[in-house]
Amino acid sequence: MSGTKTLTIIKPGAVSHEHIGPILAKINTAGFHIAALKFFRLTRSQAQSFYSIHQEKSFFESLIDFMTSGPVVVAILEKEDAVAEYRKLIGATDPTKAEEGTIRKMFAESIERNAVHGSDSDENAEQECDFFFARSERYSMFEARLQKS
Ligand code: 3AN
Repeated sequence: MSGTKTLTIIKPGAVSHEHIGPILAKINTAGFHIAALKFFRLTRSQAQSFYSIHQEKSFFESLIDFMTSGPVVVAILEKEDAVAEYRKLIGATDPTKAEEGTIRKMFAESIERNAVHGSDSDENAEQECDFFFARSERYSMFEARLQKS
């Protein structure tokens, strides 16, 4: 069965343009539960390790500059099939290719300043959630339901 959580980062461009509220509203409206949420300031070495898969790419240094240029908002989102469902909601990496109504179509400024990150696999989602949040900082709907039943 596919996983029930994913990690999102609302990137510095969207934070500085006051898009946090509208993006979180879209996330809720699409049926995601926000299981953890906070502001975070990535250090250069944290950003480099987060995007290490892109370290040979021409845009790597610029991406690290951007991701460390201001605070981000990180959140754990829960839903059945969370990784795929959230990637559908955010749209393509390049906002010019993103579908109407997707978060990137609405809020991205460019392929680099593309408003939000979404985990790309269940395994990465687990690692990314553990990187940003302690267990005591989470309120999981799925775990709460299990405890009630
Ligand atoms: P996604 O965020 O959709 O999973 P990735 O993992 O391919 O996409 O890229 C990670 C981040 O790197 C993107 N969110 C974007 O900010 C940046 N990026 C990807 N491709 C480019 C590119 N061609 N030029 C500039 N920045 C890029």
